[in-house]
Amino acid sequence: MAPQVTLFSNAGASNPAKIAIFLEELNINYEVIQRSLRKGGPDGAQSVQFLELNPMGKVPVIVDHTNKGFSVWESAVILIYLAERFSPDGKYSGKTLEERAVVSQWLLFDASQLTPNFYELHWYKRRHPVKDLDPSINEHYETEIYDLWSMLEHRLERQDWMVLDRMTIVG
Ligand SMILES: N[C@@H](CCC(=O)N[C@@H](CS)C(=O)NCC(=O)O)C(=O)O
Repeated sequence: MAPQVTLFSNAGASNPAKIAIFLEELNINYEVIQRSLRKGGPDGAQSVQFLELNPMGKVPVIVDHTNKGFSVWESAVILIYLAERFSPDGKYSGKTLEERAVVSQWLLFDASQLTPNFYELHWYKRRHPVKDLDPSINEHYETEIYDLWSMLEHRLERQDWMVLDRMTIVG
């Protein structure tokens, strides 16, 4: 059976994993195509062909073969698109205006606060350690992440899911 969706990914990258988990939850028939990050050439995320799909040259990107090959990038937006396209009852993205608002709230919280702070710490501590870096830089990100995780921990002590009474695109 031909795949309904193509997911452009990279093994070990976190953002495409979010999409694969949700495709599994939706029980969609999908294929995964790996792209080498920051590289040109036929398999690279910086190839001319891939930049046509995502001018940022990043993964994830999906192509929806059930919708004239429509493609979209940015993991939060991909999650919204997949939820609305393949589960239009709003189970995962919110059934009412209020549910949709709180789902979007936590999705944007992740995209604008949680992931960027993690990324900066990961960058300075693991990917690109700077000799004699002012320790206050890593301390700043560690404190931010500690506060964010504490808030999430406290929240998930009191409820099963991040938002609503069921799994959503936020978790
Ligand atoms: N905000 C984007 C971030 C995408 C992103 O940074 N993807 C990483 C892999 S997790 C990537 O492709 N990095 C390659 C690069 O920065 O050139 C999203 O959520 O989809």
